[in-house]
Amino acid sequence: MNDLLAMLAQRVDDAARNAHAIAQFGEDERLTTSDAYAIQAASIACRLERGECRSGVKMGFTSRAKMVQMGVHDVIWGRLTDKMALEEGAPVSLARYVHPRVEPELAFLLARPLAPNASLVEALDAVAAIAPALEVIDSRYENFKFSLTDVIADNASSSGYVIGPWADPRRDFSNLGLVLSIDGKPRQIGSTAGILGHPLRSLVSAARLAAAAGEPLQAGWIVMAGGATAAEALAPGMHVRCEMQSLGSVEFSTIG
Ligand code: OOG
Ligand code: MG
Repeated sequence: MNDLLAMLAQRVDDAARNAHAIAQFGEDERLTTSDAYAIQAASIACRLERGECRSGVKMGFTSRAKMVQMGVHDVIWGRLTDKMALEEGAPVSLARYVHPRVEPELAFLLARPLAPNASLVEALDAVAAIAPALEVIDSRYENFKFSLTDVIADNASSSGYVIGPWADPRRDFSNLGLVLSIDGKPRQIGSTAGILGHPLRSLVSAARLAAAAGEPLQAGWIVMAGGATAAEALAPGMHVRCEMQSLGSVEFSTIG
């Protein structure tokens, strides 16, 4: 890895660790997608050196709602660590983020590793459980604005994830209605079908992308399928809840 990429990895890692915004890398650095993933990998390596453990993968821009909100039109992925896991129902302190947002997702828990070329049926077979989930995203770039390569380098804005009750995946979860409410008021309404037409497609893509990076999906890992709706900005003192048809709900409150 060249010095420039190592320096940019340090820059995103510092920004995430200290919750401060940085300028987009954008045009200046002329990064390719593979440069951006190399920066992401190096920034995660810094986290692992500080004692964090890999806990899975998140997918990004798997729904049209998210693509439209952020102006990015390619599916991306990021690396999750155990430090990003937030306890269901517990207060989440926003002090550790720059300008956090929340979005409703579906989470997979893997019973087995997944081969890069897994079919939909094989992918489903490797799933131990599914759950309604909330992702807290936080871009490290000023004003939450970025290009495709910027957001990849910044670990796809990964910051936190909250998992609701795990359920048996042997049910139809292709089109479950969902409501994201803040302080009891519905803010976003959607369906798991918004995620690539079926969230399982997101898992198949995760298997392919993670394996291509030399980090195939592992047993015990979580895969976040991607936001089913646009994200909502978080502020202290909010109660956030996602209710998902037949899977129940997941919630947390925020403090400053
Ligand atoms: C990038 C991450 C996208 C999703 O679920 O689509 C993402 C962002 O919106 O900041 O997490
Ligand atoms: Mg997301």
